[in-house]
Amino acid sequence: MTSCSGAEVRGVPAKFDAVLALGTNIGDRVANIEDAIDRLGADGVVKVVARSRLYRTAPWGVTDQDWFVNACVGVQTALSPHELLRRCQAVENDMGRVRVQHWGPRIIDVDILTFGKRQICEPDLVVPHPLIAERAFVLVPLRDIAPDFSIGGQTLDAMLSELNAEDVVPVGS
Ligand code: PH2
Ligand code: MG
Ligand code: MG
Repeated sequence: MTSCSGAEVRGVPAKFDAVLALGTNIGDRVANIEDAIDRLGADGVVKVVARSRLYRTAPWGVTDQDWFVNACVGVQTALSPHELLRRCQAVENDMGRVRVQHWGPRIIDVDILTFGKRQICEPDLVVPHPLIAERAFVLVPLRDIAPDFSIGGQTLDAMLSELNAEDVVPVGS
């Protein structure tokens, strides 16, 4: 079933048309994130205008897998949400992503977190991403680029106070 909260997003800087989350836990994770960001912006159709720090994060959901590196980026684009989704999937496919296990190991995952104030509830695309509030590995990077972010009236601090954010640490620290 496709669950759609309808929760309103606030506090995303107006210069972002969309916010994306990136994650990887196979191979050289830092290099994978950099590669994905480069590929997203390569032809100028999607312009990455802000990026978070990179974080080492404990696996969430399926916990018996390697740690991830996660990041968030703010982008400008004239693409529609579904066109942007196809771009994200093209980056995943071009980097060799193989879909094996739900929430399992992946060379790169690029998800749309928000797209302006749009609410999209379709089988292939739910925006805002329905699991933002449950995932410290999304909220902590998001705070770097959208510190005033809230969803459904819940601030970043309120959401993070319900989660264990100790396992989300900047790469290199
Ligand atoms: N992605 C998942 C499942 N679990 N855990 C972390 N730490 N980071 C992720 O990007 C991640 C995850 C499915 O998208
Ligand atoms: Mg994901
Ligand atoms: Mg995904």
